[in-house]
Amino acid sequence: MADDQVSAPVSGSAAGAPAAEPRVSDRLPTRLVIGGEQVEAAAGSTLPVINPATEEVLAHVALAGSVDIDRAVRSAREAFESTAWQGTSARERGRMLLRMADRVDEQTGALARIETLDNGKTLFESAVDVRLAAATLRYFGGLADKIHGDTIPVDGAYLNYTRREPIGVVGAIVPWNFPITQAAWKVAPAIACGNAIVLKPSEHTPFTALRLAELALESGVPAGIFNCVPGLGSDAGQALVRHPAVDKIAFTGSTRTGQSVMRDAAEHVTRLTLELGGKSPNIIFADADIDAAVKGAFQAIFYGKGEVCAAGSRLLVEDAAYDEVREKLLARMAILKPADPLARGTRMGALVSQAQRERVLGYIDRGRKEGARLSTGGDAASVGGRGFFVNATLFEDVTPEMTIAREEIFGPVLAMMRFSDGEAGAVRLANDTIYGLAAAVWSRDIGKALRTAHAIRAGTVWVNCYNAYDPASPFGGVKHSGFGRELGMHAVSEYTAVKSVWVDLA
Ligand code: TXE
Repeated sequence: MADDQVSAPVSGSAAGAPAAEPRVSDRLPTRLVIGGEQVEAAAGSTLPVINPATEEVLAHVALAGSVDIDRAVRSAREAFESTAWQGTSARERGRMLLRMADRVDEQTGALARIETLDNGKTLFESAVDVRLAAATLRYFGGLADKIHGDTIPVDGAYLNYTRREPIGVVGAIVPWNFPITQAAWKVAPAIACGNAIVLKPSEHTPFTALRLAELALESGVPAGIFNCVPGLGSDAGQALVRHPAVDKIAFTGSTRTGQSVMRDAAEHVTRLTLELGGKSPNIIFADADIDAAVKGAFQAIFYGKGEVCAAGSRLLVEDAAYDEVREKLLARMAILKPADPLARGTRMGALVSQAQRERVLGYIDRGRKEGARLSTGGDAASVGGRGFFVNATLFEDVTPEMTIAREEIFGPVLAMMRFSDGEAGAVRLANDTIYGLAAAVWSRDIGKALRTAHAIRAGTVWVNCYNAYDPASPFGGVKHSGFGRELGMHAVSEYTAVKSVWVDLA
């Protein structure tokens, strides 16, 4: 990887070299996957899915409505309750996931290319996503037969033990920024724990999720256990959350939509995990390795065009290092130009949609009007006269009350602020947000770095690194960034119900 390649350092088997050569033809799956069948939507509705880098229609995908959601949930329920599934051992479920992982790995190049066409991120970034999806399937494949309850030493002549039972039907709703990875983060633990799943991908990026559902069938996951139903959030998404036969909703998306999902889930007291937005602070102390910190800060916001829930969108720099950080950051940004995401060497692709580009440009406009200083970028770009690109943007003189310091922009826009009163000042600024998804600290003083990491209210804190992920490490937020944890052993608690069994020994 080139030194200035915009990339996420991902640990484990998700890391690696760029994707294999793109294939000449792409088979884009366009039908819903319900009960093991590929079907059109009941109402015959379809939605054009746009390539954001060219503005061309890639395909028309079947658009699920409430009737299709009901069908998918019933199918999942039936498959879950079947004696065949109830009799499937944990080890066999694990083997299904391991086979899925192998198939995803085998098709990394093709899946990455589909993701890039659909989302606009670079082929390199898509390949990282696909590898992380495969690593997640493999992790939970290995975990499936290691999930168990406890024996508890209670008072009296009793044997008391717990069982970790599947919850039932899981409704999973995922956004458009990491389509295959987010799908895998939910599908893998759901199946490992013995649940059935109805996955609703974003209407903007349905293809790799649909392909994953097909690969599941090819890997021996029984029909109905993994259904995939692209549809609009306000229609299919809401119908899934409100469905009385859904036992748990696993949602990733914006905080505003998460709040609405939470209200809807209340009706049937449906279990819920929410992974929502962020405005993650990235703190550089003056004693940091400044070159490493600047490279990290650059990747933290520009990786994935900034459409990353954990993006380091607030850069907090200690006074004494401010000028050096600024100069080195601007030098990196000067060579970062949006380009064709399918071309090798491209370091920043297109935003996912026209609406998202408008939203990002709207925030940039607000930043200017509220008095922040635009140091570079700030405008839309195109490649060959087309595409929803935005140039990498840096704002300075940002104050904590400005909109660009408070709201999630979800684009390549960095708000840079300075602090002068050491750890206390850094922590005060860092925690001055409704969000609490992620953060990072850069310092050579490990005591200071760890004290700061512990004082920040966030679900993940990176020290002298950024954007490290591994299927074994939990991910999720606090405050308005949501609750519940994905990945790792923690996911087992989210996808199982604990039953306490008492046996009278007297
Ligand atoms: O997200 P939504 P949108 C933020 C980001 C972005 C903004 C808007 O700032 O600019 O949200 O993106 C489904 N019931 N993030 O509108 O609405 C929807 O179909 C049930 C940050 O695309 O949150 C999609 O599958 N489901 C975030 C998913 O929810 C509903 C990632 C996410 O869509 C629904 C995405 C409803 N009422 C956007 N309404 C992050 N931080 O990871 C929508 N959906």
